[in-house]
Amino acid sequence: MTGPRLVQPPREWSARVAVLADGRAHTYGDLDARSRLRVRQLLAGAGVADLDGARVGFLMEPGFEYVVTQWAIWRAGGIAVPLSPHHPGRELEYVIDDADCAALIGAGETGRRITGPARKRGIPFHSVDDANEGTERGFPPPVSDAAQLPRLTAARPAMILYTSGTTGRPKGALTTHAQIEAHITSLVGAWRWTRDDRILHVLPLHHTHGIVNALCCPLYAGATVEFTGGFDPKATWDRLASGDITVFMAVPTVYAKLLRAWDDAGGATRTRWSRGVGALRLMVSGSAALPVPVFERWEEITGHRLLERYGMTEIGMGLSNPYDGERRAGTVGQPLPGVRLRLVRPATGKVLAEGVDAFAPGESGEIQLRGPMVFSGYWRRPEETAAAFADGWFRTGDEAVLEDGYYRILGRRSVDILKSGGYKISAVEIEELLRSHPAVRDCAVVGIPDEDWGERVSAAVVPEPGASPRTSDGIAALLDPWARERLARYKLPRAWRCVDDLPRNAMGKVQKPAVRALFEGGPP
Ligand code: MCA
Ligand code: AMP
Repeated sequence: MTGPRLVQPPREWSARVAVLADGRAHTYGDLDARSRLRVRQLLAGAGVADLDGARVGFLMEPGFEYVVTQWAIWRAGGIAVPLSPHHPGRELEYVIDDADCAALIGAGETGRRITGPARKRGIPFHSVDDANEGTERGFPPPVSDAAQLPRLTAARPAMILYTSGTTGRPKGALTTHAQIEAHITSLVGAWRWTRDDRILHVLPLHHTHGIVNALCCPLYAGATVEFTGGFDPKATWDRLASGDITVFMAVPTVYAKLLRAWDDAGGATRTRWSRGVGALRLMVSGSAALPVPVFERWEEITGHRLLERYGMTEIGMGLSNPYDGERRAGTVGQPLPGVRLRLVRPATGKVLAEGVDAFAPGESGEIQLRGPMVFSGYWRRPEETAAAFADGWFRTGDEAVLEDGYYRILGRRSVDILKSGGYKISAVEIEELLRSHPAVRDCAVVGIPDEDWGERVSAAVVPEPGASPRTSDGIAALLDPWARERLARYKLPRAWRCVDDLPRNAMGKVQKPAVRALFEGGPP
């Protein structure tokens, strides 16, 4: 075997459809051949026979080219660093520099956004426009023989995904092929993926949920991935109800938006959507807490009990409600195959439970996990990596309790980590950016609970003395467009308050609960 099993599809799958995108079907054979072509392009561009762990950043919309590129980077021995089309230049360049990318790949208009950064850094940029399929002129023929591909071992590093922390800018989480494969095989077994499945893929492709759960798992099983080109509630309902789709995975915000679209639809459409969706094999929710009313309403209109699971960039998937047994609203089920879990009371370090039987009922603690899917560490951050583990257990920072055999997440221990639309967001990162604006003396960012988004990013701002504007609306009008150019849109504050000072305790520390209270009464 010259690579991880995922990128070595059995020959008998050659004619099966791997990816459907933009109305075109691409087989496993196409994926295999086209990624070999790109391997050659990458190796020739670098003048080496093996990328040997070099980081390759790639930017393109979800679709076939994304998968081809991911496979090619892996087969060429590189580390894949997916870049997000939702990110403005500042965030893209941060990732390119932090990962120390040796080459960049882009497709279409979206991909061309990184030609400038490539030029500035003197690294190659490969354009792989879908329109040029099969005509990547100027490059040698595809790598046709397994012997020509670099020899990959499972322990080789494979991917860096950027995740927000409590300390400012995002950190790169590094996983190996073995870790990704452990994540995949655990889910393929637990959720019964087969080659007869077809998933409707609506998630972004710079995070674990969209990449491993919704893309790598189906391709590992020989199934088909249908890309929609982004999430649109009505189009999603139509495709889900078409009878073609068997699996769907999304964040709670997507289910909330689908429910709203159903409520807005006419009677005949509702009936068609509900009936059609009822035929799916599996619908999964994760990345943030699924509100119980959403779980219940979804069952009421589709007959589906959503399968809620819990995961994290650093660990892949940790817990899941059962595929066959009872799926319990408001809980994340039990540890997945291969995952060991313990709850630890933070103050004392006392281990409350490892495994369901040993648990002390009603006591909550931090979830700590170990298993073959847990990541290798934060890219070039040995101290933060060491701090993330306790005796080999990964400290998730999430608090949970075991109730009647099911784990329930109580929340995160840090007030500086928010979840909005399923995205993890660092309050500190946004605060640091806002403080760099000349009209801002100080600020505090908090998450305000929101039915649809989970939390809504909200910023209290103290203007510089003498600076204008000095009203909440004025601050919003000044800072929103400025922040939009610098932050991914899902990190943008959606509510602003102008204040004379931030609420602080006797030690001078900002009191985030009091900052939250500034927003909770509605608009100023
Ligand atoms: C957008 N809007 C918002 C937010 N984002 N309002 C409040 N809070 C937000 N976070 C509003 C703005 O008014 C915006 O307009 C308008 O919605 C449309 O924005 P858009 O981005 O187009 O919305 P969307 O396309 O409908 O996006 C919603 C989404 C998206 C599909 C739920 O957020 C999404 O794809 N989330 C998935 C994230 C994910 O995959 N996380 C997994 C991380 P304007 O901007 O013009 O004002 S991995 C993970 O967590 C672990 C491993 C795990 O367990 O899975
Ligand atoms: P990320 O760093 O983007 O991978 O986000 C991981 C975090 O999402 C976890 O640490 C949890 O706080 C949260 N999360 C994921 N799934 C769930 C869930 N089902 N319920 C509650 N929180 C979740």
